[in-house]
Amino acid sequence: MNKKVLLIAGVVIVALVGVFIFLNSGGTPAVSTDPYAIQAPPSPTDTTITPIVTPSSTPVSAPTPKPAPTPKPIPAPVPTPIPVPSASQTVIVTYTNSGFSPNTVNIKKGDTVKWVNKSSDAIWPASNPHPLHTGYPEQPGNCGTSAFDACMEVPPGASWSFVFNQVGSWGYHDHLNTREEGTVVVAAK
Ligand SMILES: [Cu+2]
Repeated sequence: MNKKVLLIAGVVIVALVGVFIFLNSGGTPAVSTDPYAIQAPPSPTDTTITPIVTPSSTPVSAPTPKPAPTPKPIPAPVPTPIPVPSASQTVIVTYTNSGFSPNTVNIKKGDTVKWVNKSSDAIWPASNPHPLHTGYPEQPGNCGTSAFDACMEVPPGASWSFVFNQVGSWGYHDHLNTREEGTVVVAAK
């Protein structure tokens, strides 16, 4: 019985040794532990190069600063021109032995005509028509006619003035010498 066991053990040992030898003799390539052994370069398919995706560096442009809005210039209030009535004027009409000069005068409403007698005779300026003197609209005047009537003799060297407030063309004459006539044209302001 002991011999049998020993025999089996010996067979097993021999088998193990055989397997060992077989393995060491090239059955399966042993992994070399030699540090100087040339290692086969890794197959290029082994390494999968994952490209490093760098984030596209789109240059983020700094936001351009918005220009500060220029304040709208506030226009200075334009003062509404108040129509100032122009000062009334006085126009001189001289009367000589040749008559009224200038024969026609152009004035504005509110202006004054001053007849200056530079003749040797008295004069009497009055609105047409002679002898009523009612042509000028302002009535009645000082002597029952229109206001445009001297209503008296104006001696040499003297004068008579009248303010025209009626727009229009007003003919007049020398009531004492009806051949001498003139016209006053009154325009609106
Ligand atoms: Cu008259």
